[in-house]
Amino acid sequence: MLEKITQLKEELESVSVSALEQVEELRIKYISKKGLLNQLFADFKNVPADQKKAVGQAINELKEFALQKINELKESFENADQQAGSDDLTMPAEPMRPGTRHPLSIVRNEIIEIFARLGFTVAEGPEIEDDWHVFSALNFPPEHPARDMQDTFFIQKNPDVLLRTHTSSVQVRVMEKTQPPIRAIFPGRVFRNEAISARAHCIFHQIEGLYVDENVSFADLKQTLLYFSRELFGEKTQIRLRPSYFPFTEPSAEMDVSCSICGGKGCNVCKYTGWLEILGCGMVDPNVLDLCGIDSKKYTGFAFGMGIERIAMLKFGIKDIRHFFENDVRFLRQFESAY
Ligand code: 2NL
Repeated sequence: MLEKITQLKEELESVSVSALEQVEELRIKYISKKGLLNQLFADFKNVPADQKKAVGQAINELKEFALQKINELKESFENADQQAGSDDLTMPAEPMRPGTRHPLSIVRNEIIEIFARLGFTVAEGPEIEDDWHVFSALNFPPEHPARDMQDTFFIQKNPDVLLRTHTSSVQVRVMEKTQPPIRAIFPGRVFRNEAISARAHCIFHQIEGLYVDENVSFADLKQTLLYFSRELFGEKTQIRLRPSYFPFTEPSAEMDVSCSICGGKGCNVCKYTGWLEILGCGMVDPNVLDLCGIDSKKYTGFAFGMGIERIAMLKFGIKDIRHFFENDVRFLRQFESAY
């Protein structure tokens, strides 16, 4: 019996196969239910008692060896299958698919570049703010509804630690530490305690602008915004200003651009008015200049603010603001060639 086992092992050691089917044949011959190994185990009961130990050990070793050998042969075929064809080193590589710029970044960068051509620099500041920089220095009266918990996110129930609701807080910081001329824009993320819908989100992005110097006039504001609108939406774009109200500007206005989809004729995007509202603006209230350490008798200024999401939605025809925050690559990849 021992001789037979040794013989089987030698046979297995020297076996050579050229196809996966032959490995399967080996498996059936050695380790299937009716295979040689199970026959050996069946014959084992006829082995004389004094040989049982040595024969038992030999059969177990043969079994281990057979299992291992057959697995190795099988794997070598599977790997060869996978490698077939890929060892041609002259084959071109799989193309890389780089990430794409977020649509909000594309629009923000475009706006920054337009204002850079007019000499505006970029300033940034903290998202977590205090009451002074978000409200008080901007002429918000103590009982103004924007200060309410309903609209503003306060942190740790401390009324003096809050998330900024507009980037004007950065303008306050710049005015506090710089004397005019000041000519800058302020992009950033802002937070409002609002119900999320297709049109509103509690986190969104703004760009505000500020120009303070001697003799800055409403005419300067109008011409700056006309130039900006034509650069962003095309040279045929018209603008119109409607009177409005903000605590921090006087006078204040809202600006519409002629609808870039229908050219002003009326369509469902502009709700058949021919106009799209894109920003708010005005002359900086003299109170705000004084509160920020700038002499309102010597200097005047204009300011404006717009939501980046709204402009991106108009530019790209995006119907739901929530797309910007879901980071679904099927959405994001559509802007690959937009910049
Ligand atoms: C809007 C309107 C506006 C400003 C923002 C501003 C900032 C300072 C002083 C005066 Cl520090 N004004 N910013 C002015 C008018 C309008 O934003 O609808 N934004 C989305």
